[in-house]
Amino acid sequence: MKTLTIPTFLKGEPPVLKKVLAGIGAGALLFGLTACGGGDGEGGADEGLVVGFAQVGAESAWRTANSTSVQDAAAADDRIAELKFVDAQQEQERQISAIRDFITQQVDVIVLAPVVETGWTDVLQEAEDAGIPVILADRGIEAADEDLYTTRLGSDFVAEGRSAGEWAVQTFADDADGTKILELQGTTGSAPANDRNAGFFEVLDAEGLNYELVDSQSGNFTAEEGKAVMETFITTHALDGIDLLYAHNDEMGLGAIQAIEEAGFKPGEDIQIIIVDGSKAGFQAGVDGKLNYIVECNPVFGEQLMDVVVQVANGDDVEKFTPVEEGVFDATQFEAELPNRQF
Ligand code: GZL
Repeated sequence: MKTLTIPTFLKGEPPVLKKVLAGIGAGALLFGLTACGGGDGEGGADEGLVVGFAQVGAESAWRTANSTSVQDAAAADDRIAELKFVDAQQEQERQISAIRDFITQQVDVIVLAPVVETGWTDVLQEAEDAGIPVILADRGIEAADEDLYTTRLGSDFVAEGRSAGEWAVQTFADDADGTKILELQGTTGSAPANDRNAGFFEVLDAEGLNYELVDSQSGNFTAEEGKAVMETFITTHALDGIDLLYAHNDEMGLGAIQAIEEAGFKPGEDIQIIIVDGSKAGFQAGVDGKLNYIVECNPVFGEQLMDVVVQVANGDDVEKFTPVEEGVFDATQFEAELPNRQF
């Protein structure tokens, strides 16, 4: 896919328009030639769009499924000439460096799954100055920078937290001596960790549940760190007094289940467990009676993302946020749903 040198006076125009006009040359522009969209009219110049994708990492089944969904969708979409994929290993500096490389390579659209909410202002301003639109996939960034990206496609993490909270209120409403809760938070500073926490406790407080948050620490969305934090919880607190573990993703919940079993307790019985994502392994643990509620977080949105990429490249109006479809599942539903899980 050839990369055109874009005249500075075209900076900020939709990538497809920039390419066509740059290809025709400034002279044609002086004669008022209006060119709209690429050669195929399907949202890309004949050669298709070049997209740079700065992915968080490969920390969970959710993330791996999300990367596969996006890569497969790009490969199958003839409007996309190339997807430049970078796995940032959960490090923001690697994502920032990848974005700068994408700018140098003059990609048409940048897709970013921001590992944390803050620290993006400078590099997103550089993308804007280069006339390259940015789409957030999955996680969000702080509101102060919301003008530096075009749109976000992903989950409503606050809604996910509220769903978890509603089940907790229904389950423990009659717990006279109060519900003791442990929380395994996702990556510190990430939108899903911040918002799943906010939504959960917003509901518990609004519904007047009598609860105590005994401890809350980050397991960084990984099984290893989730297990290690749970082991610390177990040595620090009398686990037999704990009613509920709220884990912000499957991996941390499954790691915690291992630690709970190794300590001689029965996960799902001695301590009830909520997880968020809905992986095959998570549902299997539910079928095995080792956890009690699953809030789905859907990673399979690659095709939807490609449509958004083309719309943005064409300069079409798009909503600032497009939520992906997600559900919730209790113990009566785990067995029937397990065969449907895609990751
Ligand atoms: C949520 C996503 C989270 C998942 C985790 O959209 O960002 O990151 O819940 C993943 O499994 O690590």
